[in-house]
Amino acid sequence: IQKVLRPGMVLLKRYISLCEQINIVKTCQTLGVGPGGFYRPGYKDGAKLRLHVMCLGLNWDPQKRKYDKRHPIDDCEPPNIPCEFCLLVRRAIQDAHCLIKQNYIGNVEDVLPSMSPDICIINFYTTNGRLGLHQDRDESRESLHKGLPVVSFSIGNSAEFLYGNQRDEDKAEKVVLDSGDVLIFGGESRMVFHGVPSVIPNTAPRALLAETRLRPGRLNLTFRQL
Ligand code: MD3
Ligand code: FE
Repeated sequence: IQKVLRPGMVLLKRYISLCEQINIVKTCQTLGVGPGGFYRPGYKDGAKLRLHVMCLGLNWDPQKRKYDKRHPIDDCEPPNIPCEFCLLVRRAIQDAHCLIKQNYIGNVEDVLPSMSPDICIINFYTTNGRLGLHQDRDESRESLHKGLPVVSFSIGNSAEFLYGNQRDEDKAEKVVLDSGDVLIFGGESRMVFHGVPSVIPNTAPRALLAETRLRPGRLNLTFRQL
């Protein structure tokens, strides 16, 4: 089931095969140990985010709201984004274009521009992890102006996902993101408010847990061009 939820916003349900999901988790586990790996960033007021973060390609510091060459804690340069991740991102945007074409006369690039990612932000939510409604607008002015999309992969436990035109959770639309889902936000949907109010316990594919020993929770990879 693939859906255009609004112009520039496409949900590709169960797009990533179980085998690919397992490979992605194993790659993240290999890259996530040692220096520069997962940590819990803080906000300016000292509170910690309710999720664990690791970056590939470049670094993202939520505290300073800045992209950087190095990790804020240990000053390490993050690993490159693996080729297979970028290929999957490219394929997902192409398939989203095919879907948009079915209902749109004109250039799909205007609705959903293509992009090649500079950074992959990996978020890990334990079962009580969450992320409040926010906008992503720390990328370059050109990137935001063009509406270059954010592409997100959900793996592991399902989660509720909210999005809308305002910060108000009561006015937001809700979808459930399951393991293997790809969500694309570009064009006029690039600046929507979005967040993850809750992770749904015991919803990860059993084979994924058995093959990777991923601990209970949800892994989310977002790809952006800065
Ligand atoms: C819509 N991550 O990393 S992914 C984030 O599930 C973030 O970890 C959430 O919000 C997560 O900033 C949501 C889907 C997503 C990501 C980025 C977007 C939706 C977006 C940027 C603009 C609009
Ligand atoms: Fe975001």
